[in-house]
Amino acid sequence: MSRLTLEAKYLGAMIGSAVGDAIGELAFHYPERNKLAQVVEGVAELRYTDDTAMAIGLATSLTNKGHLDGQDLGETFRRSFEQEPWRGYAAGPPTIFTMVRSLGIPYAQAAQSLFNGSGSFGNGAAMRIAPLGLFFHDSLQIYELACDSAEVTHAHPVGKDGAALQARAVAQAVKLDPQKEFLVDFFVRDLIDFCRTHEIRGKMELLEELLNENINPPLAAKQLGQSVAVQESMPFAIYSFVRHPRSFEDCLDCAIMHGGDRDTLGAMAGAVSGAYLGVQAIPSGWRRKLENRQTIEQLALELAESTVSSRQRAVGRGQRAVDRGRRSEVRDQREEDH
Ligand code: F2R
Ligand code: MG
Repeated sequence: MSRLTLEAKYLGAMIGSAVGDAIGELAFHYPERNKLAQVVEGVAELRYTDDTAMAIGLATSLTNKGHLDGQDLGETFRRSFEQEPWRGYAAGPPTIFTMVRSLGIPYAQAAQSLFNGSGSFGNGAAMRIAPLGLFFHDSLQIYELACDSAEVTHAHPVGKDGAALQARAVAQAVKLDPQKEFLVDFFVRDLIDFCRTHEIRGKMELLEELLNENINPPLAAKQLGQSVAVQESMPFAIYSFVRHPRSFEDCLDCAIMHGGDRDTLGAMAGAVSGAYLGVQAIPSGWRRKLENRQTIEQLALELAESTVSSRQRAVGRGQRAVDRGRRSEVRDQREEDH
């Protein structure tokens, strides 16, 4: 994949997620399609919610550290929340931030204590995961890394599994070429094989059935669910993407116009669609009006840059290993000759 394409795809995922979040949030107030389009056209700024605030936090921590550091991630999330508590957070993350501050315990421990010790299966870990899906798109450890990023706030296995699956969807979308045919069956099957809880797998298998039977979006939304529970919204976001892989706008329309957790459905579907199609597929008027666009773009470019340099380091390490191997072969040969 060319460098330019990687950047366009990273920008697509980060901007696509933020735009999806912002327009999805407006759809709560303007649930009628024509009215929503008028409002989106008329507003001066597309304002995002906690989904994007946390995605920015994850991207910031990854680019600052160069790897995933759970404690740094938690601190980055906490600082961002304390600066902008009005972004529309559900109760879980702020409760964790307060516990960490007052009790001095690690984030993962505080997160585990929620919901009587079962941890959260809200969609909060999945809604923010696009930067990790990008940064680790060719890592074999993407499942574990996604879980490590989730457990800062979402300790429930379903909350982690949902986040890992969304990361995988973004990662696979980055690797696919939108100029080629989109193989929906392969994309969905890969995700089914990737997930590890029966709650998420059950929903993804249902998604596959709904696609095979060509079930329409309103019915699919009803059957898959669209709530704040990750197993009830992430699969419908994926459904929206695979129903409309060629159009960012149609994908977003599908994700946010059927009720439920609209901003987060928009953020998750927008991330995958943007990662697949690249940033040019997002209407320029939406991009221009996105709140804090320059920061989000900068982070996307830094993530792309770090990915490229870590790849180069890996290639360098591989080359050095090959060179070492060659040197020792030469040594062995010399010893045999003497
Ligand atoms: N839902 C909102 N915002 C509404 C908050 C309004 C706010 N007061 C305001 O207007 O300012 N949006 C955001 O919440 C979703 C992500 O939520 P997250 O981060 O996963 O939160 P939480 O609290 O961990 O879980 C959300 C709900 O899921 C249910 N739940 C989770 N785990 C559960 C468990 N183990 N057992 C039972 N229920 C569980 C609960 O109902 C939680 O409240 C996104 O939409 C984001 O934009
Ligand atoms: Mg939100």
